[in-house]
Amino acid sequence: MSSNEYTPPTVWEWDPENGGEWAKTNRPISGATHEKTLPVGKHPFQLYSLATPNGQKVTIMFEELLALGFAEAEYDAHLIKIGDGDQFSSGFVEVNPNSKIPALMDHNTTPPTRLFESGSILQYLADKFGALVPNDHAGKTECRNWLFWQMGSAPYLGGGFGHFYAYAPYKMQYPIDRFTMETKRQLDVLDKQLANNTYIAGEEYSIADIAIWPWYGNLVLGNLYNAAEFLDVKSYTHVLRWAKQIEQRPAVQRGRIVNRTWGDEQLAERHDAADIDAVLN
Ligand SMILES: N[C@@H](CCC(=O)N[C@@H](CS)C(=O)NCC(=O)O)C(=O)O
Repeated sequence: MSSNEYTPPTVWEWDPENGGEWAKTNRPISGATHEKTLPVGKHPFQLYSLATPNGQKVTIMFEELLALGFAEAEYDAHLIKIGDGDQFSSGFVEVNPNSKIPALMDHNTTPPTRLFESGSILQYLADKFGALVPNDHAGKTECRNWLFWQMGSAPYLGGGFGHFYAYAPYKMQYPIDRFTMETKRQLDVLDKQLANNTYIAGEEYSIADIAIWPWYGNLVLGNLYNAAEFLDVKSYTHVLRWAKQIEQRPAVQRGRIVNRTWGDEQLAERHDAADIDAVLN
């Protein structure tokens, strides 16, 4: 089976009309498209995000820290509508030159510290509060292995499988086969790891779980791309066990709805714990 409908030209040229539903966000150039400053709320941590899996990692992390009793982890979560191009404002680009959520400012430091890349944000917060990473050398290293595994692997799931299975303007078997294969291989990697470990990096819940659950946990629970049946997720019994276990955590229930503007439980912005309580209770 082959299709040769498209022959690449000698030099590729941008056709802004050819980005389908995502024409506004898929661009071959970086940088700001418009001047706009970001809002700043009352807490030292200012998060600019959306409740996609990459966004959920950070809001779950903040809620876990608050649940552990770190009152200094209070944060304002501002909504960045990536479908509308908010990530290309001059203010956002100053925090993240890569124009992707999540982006965070820590105003506890002088000057304030900018943070982008969800893995970097999780590591920074874990270091700052001395929490959610094992203390011993072996545990810490294994946790970091899986954190980096997630950062390298999830683009194949999101940008690869999710894009071609759920979002591309028409279905193409070649990329769907290619990225389904990779996604199932990754699920198998996780399944084998979780067969002998309660959590991803061992017996301790850590930022490795917080990074991986929003992608692979949501996927097997049927919350992502509506692809649970297609991927036969019920065969990954250990991943399912872990995903359900993590889903029960109060901080996960709270963090996953922050900056969410779709589905049952929506919370566009979070400025206080009470904002979440009002939606969940
Ligand atoms: N590696 C980045 C990926 C972030 C990312 O891809 N964010 C997406 C939403 S999940 C985004 O902001 N997309 C907007 C765009 O590409 O313009 C991270 O982990 O923080």
